[in-house]
Amino acid sequence: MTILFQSLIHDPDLWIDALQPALPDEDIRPLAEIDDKASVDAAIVLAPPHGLLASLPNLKFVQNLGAGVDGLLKDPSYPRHLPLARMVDDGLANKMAEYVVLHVLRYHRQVEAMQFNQRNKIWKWLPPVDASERCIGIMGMGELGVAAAKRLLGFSFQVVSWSRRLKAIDGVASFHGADQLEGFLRHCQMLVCLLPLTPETTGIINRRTLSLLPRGAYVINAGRGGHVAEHDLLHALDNDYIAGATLDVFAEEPLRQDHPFWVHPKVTVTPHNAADIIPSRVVPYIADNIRRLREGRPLLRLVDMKTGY
Ligand code: NDP
Ligand code: OXD
Repeated sequence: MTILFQSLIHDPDLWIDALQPALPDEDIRPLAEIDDKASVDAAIVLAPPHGLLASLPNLKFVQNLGAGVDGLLKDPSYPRHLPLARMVDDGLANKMAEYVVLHVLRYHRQVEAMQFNQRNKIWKWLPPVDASERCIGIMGMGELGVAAAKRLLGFSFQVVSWSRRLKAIDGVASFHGADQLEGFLRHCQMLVCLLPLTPETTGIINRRTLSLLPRGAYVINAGRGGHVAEHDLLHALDNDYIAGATLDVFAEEPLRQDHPFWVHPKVTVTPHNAADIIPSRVVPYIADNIRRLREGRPLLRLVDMKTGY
């Protein structure tokens, strides 16, 4: 089979060198080396240009190099009838859990206040709050949300979660469905968003939902920028209702130079690097799916096109 490798951020030489030995019978090529688009059977992609996948008439399978597939599905020409697998990987989940723990602890231990005090040579004793007195809410209790929740429980935080379906995770109070969103939000002294971006979740962090958080709550968004109604978040920060926000993902990436998030004193911007994959960890999964495709066996980690994640 001929397999196209095309990624916005991953080095094709490095990845093809890692993939080829695991799939010795396949011919894996970057786009520049595909002479005949009709020869492509499968595509391993991250954020390919719109229209590219639709232009491959014999494509049978798409392997996304990210966990979120919203970018692919927003291409109006995306071939939705084909099986689409997404990235599910412990390494990715570990990195996301680190990101969540890093920023939860930063807020929990008042790091910014102490840095301000140091810059101003102020010796002020800030009492450390017991983790068991803080409630962290995770929206999106999938591969990444569960990994983050488990790490937070290890620090003795209270953890609540919100997902589409009820979850049974020891130590985590599970809320589910639109009806229970309000009850969930009322608990969250820190709200962590790890949802996929779908029509149901677009703009879910907005004026109304922010107002349901306790005053002084923090927001950490590593899902997608489209989850946040940016003006509403800025308004809540400027009104001192929300104490701070850490944002890894943005509606428009890279974040444009004149965007207010860059300079807002209560906003931490990170460049969509909360988590990523490395070839040594995920090549075995990708190769397994390609072999399954060749042998007509069921493919793994497939996206449900009805829900969009
Ligand atoms: P999963 O598909 O494993 O989990 C998604 C979770 O969201 C599930 O718990 C699901 O509920 C819940 N959910 C989906 N729709 C709704 C809804 N309408 N209402 C309530 N809950 C909902 O995804 P992952 O954990 O693997 O990844 C989550 C997202 O993280 C990705 O889609 C991507 O956007 C983002 N991401 C960001 C990265 C970064 O570097 N910033 C890196 C990787 C991913 P249920 O379990 O009931 O189905
Ligand atoms: C992903 C991402 O979806 O990196 O994996 O955002």
